[in-house]
Amino acid sequence: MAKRKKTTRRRDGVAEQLAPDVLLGLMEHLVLVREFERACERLWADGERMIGEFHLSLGQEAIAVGTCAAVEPDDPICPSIRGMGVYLCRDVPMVGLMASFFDRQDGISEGRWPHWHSPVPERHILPLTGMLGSSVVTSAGVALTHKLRGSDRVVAVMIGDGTTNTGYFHEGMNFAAAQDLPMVCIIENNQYAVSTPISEAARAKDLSSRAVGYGIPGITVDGNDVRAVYGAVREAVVRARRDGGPTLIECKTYRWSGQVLGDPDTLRPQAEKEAAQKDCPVLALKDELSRQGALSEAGYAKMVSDAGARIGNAIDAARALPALDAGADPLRDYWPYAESGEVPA
Ligand SMILES: Cc1ncc(C[n+]2csc(CCOP(=O)(O)OP(=O)(O)O)c2C)c(N)n1
Ligand SMILES: [Mg+2]
Repeated sequence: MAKRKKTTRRRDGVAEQLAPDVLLGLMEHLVLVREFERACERLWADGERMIGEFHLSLGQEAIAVGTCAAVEPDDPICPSIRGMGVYLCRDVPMVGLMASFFDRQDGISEGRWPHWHSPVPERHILPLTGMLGSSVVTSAGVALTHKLRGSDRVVAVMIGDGTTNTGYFHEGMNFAAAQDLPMVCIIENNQYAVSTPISEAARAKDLSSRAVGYGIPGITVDGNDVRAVYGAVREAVVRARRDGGPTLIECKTYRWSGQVLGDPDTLRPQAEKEAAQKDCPVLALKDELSRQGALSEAGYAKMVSDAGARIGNAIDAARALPALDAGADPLRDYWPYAESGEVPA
């Protein structure tokens, strides 16, 4: 990686980002993530064979959309397990996403990773591991690399509320704080880890209060308000880029669907789930834009239908791809073992 001097080309302010045209861009992304995941739900319901578990982010879309808008496109980002919004906001070709679900060639995961863990280097998307919380440690490592190389990049790492109870989270945050690393940790507090409420798994009312223990700034925002998410992440990114160290941001939200696609989700109270759906991040911004006179009903309907058409085309194109020949890949990647006849432990 080439050494890059710190520059002033980065956007510094927050206000200019919230001009109506920027908000319309956020709106388009919110709609895209919502429609994409709804399409996945329909595919699943129709019996389509989709590979792996798919952790939907329905109801939480504003967090990925606000975060992606607040960082620069070449700032490394490590999505959470509900990270499809990051892939979509970073313009990862949709056919590559769908090809992964359908186990076709040209998928982003190439059969090696569950799709929601896949790194996409050309889009600066870091890999997630199956060990939740370890991404805070690996992201701190990436941030350290950038700091030592004098680049001006800031690393964003996104995790769930339950993940803040892991040892990895503590190690990663403490190290990032102690080293003043350019890292922003965004907690998607959807209130549950599978079926365990965070209120039963931690005494802290606001998870951002954990920042105190690391000696860094912490803030809790409404995770269903894309502008609030954007503002908090933007401020943290600006600070980190000026060598101000890491920030912990908690975005409060609620998971609308089950833990994974296909989960009947019988363990959370029905009334609670229904109440949460009244606080919709997509409709919140739509209403705001309509109040500002920046988005009409017809304009919104066109956004939805344009997103649907793009998604439909990607599904068709992915279905037309040849099936993935994953069988050859392990031998290609582990050829030294294959040649020697040794099997890696
Ligand atoms: C270290 C570790 N423990 C347990 C699991 C199993 N697991 C997968 S998802 C999940 C729930 C995580 O909850 P949270 O961090 O709140 O994220 P959410 O699923 O709510 O987005 C668990 C326990 C895991 N992958 N890694
Ligand atoms: Mg959670």
